[in-house]
Formats: sequence, C-alpha cells, structure tokens
Amino acid sequence: MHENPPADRQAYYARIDQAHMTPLWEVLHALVPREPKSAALPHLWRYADIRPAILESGSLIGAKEAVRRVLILENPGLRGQSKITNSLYAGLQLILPGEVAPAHRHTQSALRFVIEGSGAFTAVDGERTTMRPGDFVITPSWTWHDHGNDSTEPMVWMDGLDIPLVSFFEAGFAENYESDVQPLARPEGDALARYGAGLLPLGHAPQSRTSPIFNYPYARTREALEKLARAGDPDPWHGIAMRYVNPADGGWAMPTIGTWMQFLPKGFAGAPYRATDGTVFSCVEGHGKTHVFAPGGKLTTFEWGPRDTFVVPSWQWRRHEAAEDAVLFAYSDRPVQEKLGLWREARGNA
Ligand code: GTQ
Repeated sequence: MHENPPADRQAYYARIDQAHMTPLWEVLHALVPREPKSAALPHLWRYADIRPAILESGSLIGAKEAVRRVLILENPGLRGQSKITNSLYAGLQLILPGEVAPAHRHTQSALRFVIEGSGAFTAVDGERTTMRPGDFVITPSWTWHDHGNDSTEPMVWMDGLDIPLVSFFEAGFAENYESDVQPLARPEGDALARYGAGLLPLGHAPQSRTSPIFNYPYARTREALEKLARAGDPDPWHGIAMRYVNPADGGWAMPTIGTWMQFLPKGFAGAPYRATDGTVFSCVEGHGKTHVFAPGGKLTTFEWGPRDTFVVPSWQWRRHEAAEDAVLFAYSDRPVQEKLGLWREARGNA
C-alpha cells in the first residue's frame, strides 16, 4: 500500500511479525489483482539455435546415468524454477541410438511431442509405441515408463509435464522400476486399435482419468486437419483448431494438461485472442508469426518454423499469422482451470 509506511505502523508490523502475522492491506492488490499479471515472459526457442547444445549433452552424459537427459526450457521470467509457464514444465529430451532411459513412474503426468528423429520408442504400462515426428504421446500419472532408441538416428522430443502443479499441491511421488526396461504385456498398436478407432470395448469402464490412447499419431491428425482446412471456414482466432480427446469421456486427453493442434491455412491473419491458460506452442510444419502483447503494451513478434517452441503467458493477447500452411501443437493447464471454474478467454475484433 505505502512505499514507506508511517513509523507507528512499521513498529506495529515489526511486533506482529514476531507472531508470524503480516497486514493484508500492504499486499492486497498483489494478492487479489484486477487481472492476471504473469511473471512469465513470452519467449521463442528456435530449434536451430539450441539443437547443437542438445546434441552436445549426448557426449557429456549417458541417458542411463542422467535417467532422463533433458534440457529444461526455462521461462526467462521464471529462471531457476524449471517452469515454462507458472504451472507447467517443458524440456527437450535426447535419446541416442542404443540408449535406454530406465523405467520409473511418478504422479506427474507427461506428454511427449516428437521433434526430431523417428523410430525411438516409449513403453507405458506394458505396451511400446514407436514415436514419429508430430506424434502426441502420453505417459499417464503413476504408469511405468521407459524410453529406448533402436533407430540409427538421435531422437529429440519435447516433454511437457505438470511438475509445477503437482509440486504446488505437494502431491509428488516417484519410484524406480526393478529393471531398466519393463516387460511387455501387449503388442504395439493395441491401445490405438482398442480405443482409437471410434470404438470402445463393450462395457468399458475407465480405469484412469487419462485417455487410454497413449499415442495419437501425427499421420492421422494431419489427415483430419488437412481435410478440415480444405473444407474451409477457419476460426478467425485459431484457424482450424482441434483438441485431443479422451474417447472414454469426451474430455481432454490428460486431466492436467490440455493439448490441441492448430492448422493455420496459407495467408491466415488471426484476430487477437487471450486466455488465462499460459500456452506452449511447438511448430510442426510451415512458417508463420505470432504477435504477443504483454500488459503495458510491449509487443513481441516471434517468427517461427518447424521444430521451434514458443510460450505465451496467461492473459496476454496473441495473434497468429501464417505465410504458408502451418501446423502448431499446443498445450496448457486449461483442463485444471476449467475444472476449478477459473478459465477465461477473450476475443479481439476479427
Ligand atoms: O521422461 O519420465 O523431462 O520424469 C522430466 C521428468 C521427463 C520422464 C522429464 C521426467 C521425465
């Protein structure tokens, strides 16, 4: 409230401080802001700029020793906190041919979004899936998972986890599996056939809050987006925007992280949009620009292309443009905010 409270108040604050109390009126506006004021900053990580450092990590430490050899993408406004937004984590994980990232499980949920390379696998609760660029792969909370690379190329994927959320709730548990690689219980493709073909086993009762599909292959997503784009009528703010769905309940694919794809047709000039979920974007195809307007009017423009990652903080206006057909993958904490009745969005003039 006051830069320098009067002496009698300061003396009073010092006295009540001894009893672990502090006056609300000095902090009320910060505690209950008129609107969100994210400490996070908009930022773009160009893959070409960071790729050498990612590959260099492969000569400094093995995947097994590191457990997960990942470079964390730290928001420049939140350094030292392992966060890309206030509630979410992002990292780029490298796995070299022949390497294994040993099996473990944790209550944090993870998504993998394949950036470079093809043919490495992740195994989740007894089933392996081969990962290809643009695939969206889920490791649900408390499921055993190990990663391996039987291909001949290095493989890099983006890890998106709800680490800051779970840490906020102080609900994190983790344990290692007894061996590096878990045994397989089902053939590859089982989950996609069982749950991802517009069918569900008769009488299916969900065992978890996460989608039973754990790899949403890009080939299928791309085909749907392409058809919808050709049909026309893109949303003026989002283009063709399609969320990943949990087929068992129609909700988001993950309980804590919302994921979707945006196809921006050639020449798309999106209208301004903002929402309370700080959002991470990864470009899959095409080139475009995103303008972000921070509070106070500071404009940041990102010129992105394939494999680049960028983040837009909560409640900052953003506007996408695409000079050619472009595809963006996105994730945020929207499912959590929706469940808590907090999520808001606003649309500028189209
Ligand atoms: O693959 O299990 O980037 O546990 C951070 C923590 C990846 C993983 C991360 C993890 C993982």
